[in-house]
Amino acid sequence: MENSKNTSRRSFLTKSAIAAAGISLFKGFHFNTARAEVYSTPVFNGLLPEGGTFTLPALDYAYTALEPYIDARTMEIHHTKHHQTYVTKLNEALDKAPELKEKSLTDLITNINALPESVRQAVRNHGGGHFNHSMFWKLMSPDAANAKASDELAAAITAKWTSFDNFKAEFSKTATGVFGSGWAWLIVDKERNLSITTTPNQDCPVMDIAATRGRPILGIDVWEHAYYLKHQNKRADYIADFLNVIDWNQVSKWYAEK
Ligand code: MN3
Repeated sequence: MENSKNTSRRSFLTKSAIAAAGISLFKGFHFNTARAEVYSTPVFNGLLPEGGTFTLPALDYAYTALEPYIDARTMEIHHTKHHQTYVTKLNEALDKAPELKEKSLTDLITNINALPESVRQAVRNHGGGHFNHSMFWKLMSPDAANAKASDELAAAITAKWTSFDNFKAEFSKTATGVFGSGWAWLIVDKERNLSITTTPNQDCPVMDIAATRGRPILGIDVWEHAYYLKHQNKRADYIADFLNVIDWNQVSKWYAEK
């Protein structure tokens, strides 16, 4: 008697779950906004579509400004061609899913699994590309030599890697070892732990599909388009040059966000 009651209750619950799933499927997707907020930062919240269209953000410095470490030609092509293409293709994808058009970039890419399958891969590739590059331009600066990590960030890095130099060595080694195209990152998780991680292609640690999730505060693009004109096949040389243009003031600001 008791058993059959339980069974019928279970059956009711199962049917309710199916019904709920049906409603959710009917709506197509639902967004986990609580999770998106955790990974939001002011710079990324600024990446809102205007009238449903994302635009290429301007750089805060000239293409020549990061010479001799990152050459002007690479900067110009990287920004006006590569990044622009991610923006254009993201907009093209969203044209096919108008219901997504008012979503912020953070909302879109922290909920890849919730996207309609017809646009999921395109938003992953091009939304990720737009997000990653928008961050990349911000974390480099011609004034890098005068920038320094906050006491709080320096202490966290030293606690984890014993010294700043060790951190740089570990980050460089990880970036050098990325197979093919991708990114190496310094991320902070919800418990404020730092770690170095990588993502393939244009995936980003904020994505729900990332193997290791967290909020990136530093990242390096190791696609060949980021360095081939100047450094050719010598990725390690590019990474060594990149270390000279990191804006640790900006990285510290991102780290300070809770
Ligand atoms: Mn790139």
